Amino acid sequence: SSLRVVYAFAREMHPKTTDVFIQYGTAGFRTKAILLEHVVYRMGLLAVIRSRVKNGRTIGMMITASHNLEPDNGVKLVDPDGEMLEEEWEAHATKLANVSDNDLEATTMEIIQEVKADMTLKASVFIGMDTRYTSPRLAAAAANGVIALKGTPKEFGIVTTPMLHFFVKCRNDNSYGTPTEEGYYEKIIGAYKNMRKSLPTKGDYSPCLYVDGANGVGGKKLKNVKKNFDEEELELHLFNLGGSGEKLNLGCGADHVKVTQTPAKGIPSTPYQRIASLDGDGDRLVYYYTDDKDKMHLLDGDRIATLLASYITELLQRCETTEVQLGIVQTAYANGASTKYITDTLKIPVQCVKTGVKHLHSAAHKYDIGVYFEANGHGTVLYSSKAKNVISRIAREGDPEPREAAKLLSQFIEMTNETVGDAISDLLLVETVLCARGISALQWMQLYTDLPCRQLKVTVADRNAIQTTDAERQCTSPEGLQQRINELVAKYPSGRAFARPSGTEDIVRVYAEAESQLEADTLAAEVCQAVF
Ligand code: NG1
Ligand code: ZN
Repeated sequence: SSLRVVYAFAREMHPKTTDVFIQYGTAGFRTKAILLEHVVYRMGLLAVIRSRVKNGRTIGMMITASHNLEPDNGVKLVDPDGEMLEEEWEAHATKLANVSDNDLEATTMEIIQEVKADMTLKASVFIGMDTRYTSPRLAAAAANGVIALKGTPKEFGIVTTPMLHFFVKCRNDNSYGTPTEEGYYEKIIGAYKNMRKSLPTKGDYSPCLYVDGANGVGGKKLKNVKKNFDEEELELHLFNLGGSGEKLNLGCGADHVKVTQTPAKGIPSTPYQRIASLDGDGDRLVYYYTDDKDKMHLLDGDRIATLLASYITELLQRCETTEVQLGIVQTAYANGASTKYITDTLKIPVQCVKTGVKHLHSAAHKYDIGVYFEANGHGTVLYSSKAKNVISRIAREGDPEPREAAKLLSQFIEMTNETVGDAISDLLLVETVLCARGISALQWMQLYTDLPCRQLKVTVADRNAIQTTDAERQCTSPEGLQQRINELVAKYPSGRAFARPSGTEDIVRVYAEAESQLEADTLAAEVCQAVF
């Protein structure tokens, strides 16, 4: 059969050269790029099967290892609504990635039968990649996989992860936008420019923003964004754009800034200047500034979530509607001070879920408007169709005051990439709110005070020996570990700590917060000892 030819081709072109087991985790497959070619080819096969199960709707494939260093790469699949691959299919992906070349044919057939794919249907797969030098080769393997099962690949070249999610969503639902890079800019930048017409620069807000592009795709794309603005609208100064000798994510980028709590290299030091730091594939965003003593102050994902949620709440109040309820979703890594601020000051419902965007995304869907962010800066806002309908009705028919607020909110929705966290979209949302409030980075920081915190990694023999419950905040195994952590935490006022196995690396992550940095550092180190 023609399929037989396909598998012979696979063996020759994209052979499996390693026996190391690989798992589809929170961020898809992610490992050393040299171990990935057969995996990506096989994901091309799976994407075609997935597209057929979804009646020929388009599926996405993104080649990236996000904030990891240059030698790594990865692949993840995007579902038709622009969301992460359905959890049940992760097992199919893992199975297909690990079978021998000899068993590839039989396993593919098994999966086709199990998911009841009609292989006579058309299939469409959108492929994007980040700036890694190993990405073009992997993107080609992906396309070969798609073609092998007679699907139609469309390659977008170098794009941010959230752009690819956006293209997939638009291709399957043209009311969302146009599935091209131009269509993406038009929607998001258009909304920003429109909003700024009714929100002139005021107070202590300055439209001057420094950006750390992590030497990746996000910064490069911001060059295109920048062209659309005059300096009154947004004055972008772009750094770490991946010029020669500048290494992806090395000493810069959102993950570096968040985890090491130190500034990105390559950026002029200007006290109190707002700096936005993106990650390597443009789906995470954190802000920071350094003060006149060169001390860094981080404005992380929790900070962004609270800023956006409080502004949306204000606009809803001005819309004079009680029909639309807003909620915030966080993970265990959210700073305790942010959760307290949300509950006590903003008085917004807040929920804690397991680490991993898919968990936050689905929890956020349960609110009329759901704001979700991981502390590391990955997040977005989801608006239900009910919320959109109510808001557009008020924008059309409301009294003058509510109508104005509803129009602003409609633009805010338009500016949001609802498919997944998007550094470019989030950056424009944050700038809009800072401008609307007339506040500087310092004033934004003064809204609440973070508890000092520390995040560490421990390497152990078997990270899955640690099992957790309560959104990963409590360990259920090994026996005695949670009790030990409780004893350690009890020594520190406002102390909190937890340990959980990483979903993306072969390590255990430990997090601790306390009243002083020294205490947070000590508690984190003590919990590491307990885990080890
Ligand atoms: P793991 O390795 O499971 O902690 C990390 C991030 C997640 C998420 C995924 C996917 C932290 C503590 N963890 O997961 O939030 O972003 O990577 O990229 O930041
Ligand atoms: Zn990323």
